[in-house]
Amino acid sequence: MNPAGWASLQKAAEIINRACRENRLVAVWGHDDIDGIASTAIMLDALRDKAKAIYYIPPKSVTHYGLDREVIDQLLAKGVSLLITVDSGISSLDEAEYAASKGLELIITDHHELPPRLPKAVCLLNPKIPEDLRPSPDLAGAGVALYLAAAMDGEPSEGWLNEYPHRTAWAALATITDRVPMTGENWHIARAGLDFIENNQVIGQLNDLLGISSDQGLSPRIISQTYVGLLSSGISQGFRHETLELLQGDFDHQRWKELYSDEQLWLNRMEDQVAAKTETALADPNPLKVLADEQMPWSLVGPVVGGVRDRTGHPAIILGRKNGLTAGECRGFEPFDFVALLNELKGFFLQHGGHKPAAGFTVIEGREKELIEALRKYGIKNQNLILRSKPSEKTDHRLARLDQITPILPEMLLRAPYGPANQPPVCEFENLLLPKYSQPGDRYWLKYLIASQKNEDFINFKCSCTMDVTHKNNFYLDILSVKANG
Ligand SMILES: [Mn+2]
Repeated sequence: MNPAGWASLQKAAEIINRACRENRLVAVWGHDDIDGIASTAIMLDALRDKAKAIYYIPPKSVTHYGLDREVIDQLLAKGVSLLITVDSGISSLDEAEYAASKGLELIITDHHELPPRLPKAVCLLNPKIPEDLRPSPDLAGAGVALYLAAAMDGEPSEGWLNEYPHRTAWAALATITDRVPMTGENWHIARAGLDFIENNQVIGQLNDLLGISSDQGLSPRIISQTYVGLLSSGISQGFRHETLELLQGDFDHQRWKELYSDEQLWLNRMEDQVAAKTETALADPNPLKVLADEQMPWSLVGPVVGGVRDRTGHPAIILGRKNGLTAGECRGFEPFDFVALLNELKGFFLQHGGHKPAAGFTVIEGREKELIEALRKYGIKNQNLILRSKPSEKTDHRLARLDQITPILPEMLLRAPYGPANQPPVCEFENLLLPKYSQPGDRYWLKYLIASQKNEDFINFKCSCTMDVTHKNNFYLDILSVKANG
């Protein structure tokens, strides 16, 4: 956990601290998703009392990921002499060269998959670059920023994650949102951060709006279904500065309330779209589900393709229109690897990037039809790998009745918080008393179920469920399947 052993981290911290001492203007280059904005908040916080700092977060309408020459020129005109990217930049080879040619010092911090050739920068900080004593390669962008912020303070103490609770809270939120493996350093960041998120006045203020009671406590699952939806829909509607301000403490209640009601409408639209696209995908025998919809609002494409992936159990791609160009979002299950797919078909793309299970691209104009053909061929060629790539469906505990759950709970607490690569237990009950109209997707508070077992309105089900636990030790059952007994 100690940041001290990661050589590139120490180098980046030294360069930043020197620029601060020399009183130079520093700019942070973010990315417009929750991870990118949390990373920006962390870097700005680390620079706060040390340097004059400004930031730039590219709007979604910018047609490519990473750095951009025109904006580099604007930053230079403002007098910026050190640029630090967060959660982005690892694929910006030409732009990095351009920055160097203009005398702009560039530190790239990112966590995305490494491109075949790395950009030239005074320092490259990406945990996927093999390096002695670096932390987990699976850190989120904000995890990288959190390490860098700590290193700027010199040798960190043992309990450095607790030193700046707001930074750890932001990094935890991003770690959960980016769906990176909930293991190693990510697990520690999330575990410490869950406490801090709730105590963070700012994020805590959203609880009223989202209907989260303060004694309930938080889990990654609860966060994903509440904060993440609201903040993501805010960002996708262009509220990236407002989201950063919200994290920093400037909460405009009215604005977020309006966004929240918009989001509810948006969720309904998304549901309809997921249902329609799932139907189309299931009718197509190709194991790689390739869907095109020029009419779909770009902000819906990512969430809808995720829904199609979950409902069909197949990797899926939706091509839509983004700022006058055809662009696509991809979601799958490992070991199927979208980064490999995009690299193999890179001749079709203006830009592409992302992770094995989640990636995106923009298409060279006029090559859309050919690309769709190539994707379909890729699906058939990789059929065996695709069919092996599924979420696991194993049952961890087979139980006769609810009271048999007690011995499982202490270990559940130890392993929480849960997330990718650290899944919560799946339990199958022979006999479980539940409210009559229970269905998949329902969530029950364990204490409530225990107290209600004699309730006359409850009936006996054979039931499979996954479990969840909050940082305040509240347990939940999330119903996967139910079948009434007898
Ligand atoms: Mn990220």
